[in-house]
Amino acid sequence: MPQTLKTKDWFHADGFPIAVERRHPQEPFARHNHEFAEVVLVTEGRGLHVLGSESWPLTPGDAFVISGHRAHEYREMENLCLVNILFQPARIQLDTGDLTRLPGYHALFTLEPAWRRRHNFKSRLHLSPSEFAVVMSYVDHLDEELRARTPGFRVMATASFLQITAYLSRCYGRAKNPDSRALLRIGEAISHLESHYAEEIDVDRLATIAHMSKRSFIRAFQSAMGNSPIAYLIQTRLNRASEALRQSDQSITEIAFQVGFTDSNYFTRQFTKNFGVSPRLYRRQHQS
Ligand code: RM4
Ligand code: NI
Repeated sequence: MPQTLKTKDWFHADGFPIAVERRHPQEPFARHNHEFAEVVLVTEGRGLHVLGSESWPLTPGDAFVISGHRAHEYREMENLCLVNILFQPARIQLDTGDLTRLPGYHALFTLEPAWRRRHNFKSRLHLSPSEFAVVMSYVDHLDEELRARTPGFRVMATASFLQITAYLSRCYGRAKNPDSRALLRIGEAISHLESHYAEEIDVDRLATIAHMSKRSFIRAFQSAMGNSPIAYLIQTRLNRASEALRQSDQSITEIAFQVGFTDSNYFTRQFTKNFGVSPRLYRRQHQS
């Protein structure tokens, strides 16, 4: 069994969900998984990245995301230097602004980690020197805020982290190789779903956007997202509804229709099942 790196050991005692760990160079470190996720940026040197039974060579400019539960390690290191940005995905609001509408975001943060093996790592992101310099400047800001921890650091560090995720997502969106393009097309289908969640969504249309048959699209979606497209759509609507309940005075029926439900009783049932409380009670608990 690989060792599991624990959140309590790697994050500040104040509970802030982002941390930066520079490895200059990376020392030998046993195979492990994490209770958190990490964005890894390779800054110098060479090495082999081993994930499960697969491995692939690393070079400066490589950027990838390790979702927590997958065990990994580095081998054959020759002055391999990297920056780890550790983060707790459930505690950072990533579905903010238009981040989740970038196809590259889904490709890089969800699809590529889930499918690295299937694509034989050809879908991984490699940054040009100028792109790399841009990301590193965001990382330096993030690092400074995390060190100083002066009032306001939470919002500043979160903003830098979002800049890193959005910038990397954009870079992924420019990738040319066919494997990345294939992931991006599925990413586009997910982005379509994220921006049109309130409308009637047709899985055939999503499959067309992904350039796949309906059957293989549903299978691919399920294996990467852990949920069927329809379940994901309902989840997205419920999340949006919960925001509106907290932040607006609209009636529950209005909110239900606004996020795409056509039946307010059905909405209430789904909401209660998902959040464990009725929309009415949820609002009372969360409104200031
Ligand atoms: C290690 C190595 C691991 C990372 C931890 C935080 O040196 O880079 O991959 O998870 O640091
Ligand atoms: Ni790690």
